[in-house]
Amino acid sequence: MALEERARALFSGRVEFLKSAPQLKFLPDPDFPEIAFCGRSNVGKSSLLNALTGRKSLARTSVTPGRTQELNYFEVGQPTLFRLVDMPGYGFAKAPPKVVEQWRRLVRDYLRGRVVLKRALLLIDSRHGIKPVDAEMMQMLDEAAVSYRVVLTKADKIKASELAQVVEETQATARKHTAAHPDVSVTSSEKGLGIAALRGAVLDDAAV
Ligand SMILES: Nc1nc2c(ncn2[C@@H]2O[C@H](COP(=O)(O)OP(=O)(O)OP(=O)(O)O)[C@@H](O)[C@H]2O)c(=O)[nH]1
Ligand SMILES: [Mg+2]
Repeated sequence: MALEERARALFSGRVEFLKSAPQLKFLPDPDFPEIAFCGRSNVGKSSLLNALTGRKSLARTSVTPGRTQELNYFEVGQPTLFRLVDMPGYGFAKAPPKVVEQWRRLVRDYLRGRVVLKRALLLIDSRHGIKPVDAEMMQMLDEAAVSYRVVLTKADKIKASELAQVVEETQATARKHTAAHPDVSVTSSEKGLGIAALRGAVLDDAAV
């Protein structure tokens, strides 16, 4: 079966919330490959998870930035083939320094120590492009030697000409980062743009 078709079948089958881990000691045993979704608060991580799996509310989407504060685990496949991890968002303005520090530690330790982590998806809002906080995250991923894909979100929110520009800029930046995949994915969870291709990429990354 073609990759995208297989991916679609898999993602429309069993996808189940497994657990939330507020600290590393609550992570599940590393029994399956993991794909992690990271990005600024409000960038659309939970929405992308919902779009990929064709569910409306598998992952909680929020109007309040910074809602997802734990690593949220979802299992895909019957029996389980791999896991998706919705990471807590960063960069929200009103976070107290203590919360930011906890976030940094949790994410850094997870990225460094998780052998089953096959790929991270770093989500970037198409309207904003790569901001300093995102550059910091890219550096963290580079340092942890976690290979990642840059995924532009909310592509439906800007004009085609602006989108082309941001894709080009983002691609150029990605290509300067050792751990980044050279090609940037363009998505809209709202309109379904780029979702089928990304499902295939995730399957490929999980090597299942
Ligand atoms: N127009 C449009 N809106 C989107 C898209 N993806 C997400 N949104 C909206 O953006 C807001 C934030 O989306 P979430 O998926 O909750 O973002 P998140 O990254 O999970 O946020 P945190 O969990 O707080 O870090 C919501 O109001 C979504 O409806 C998209 O592709 N297009
Ligand atoms: Mg979320």
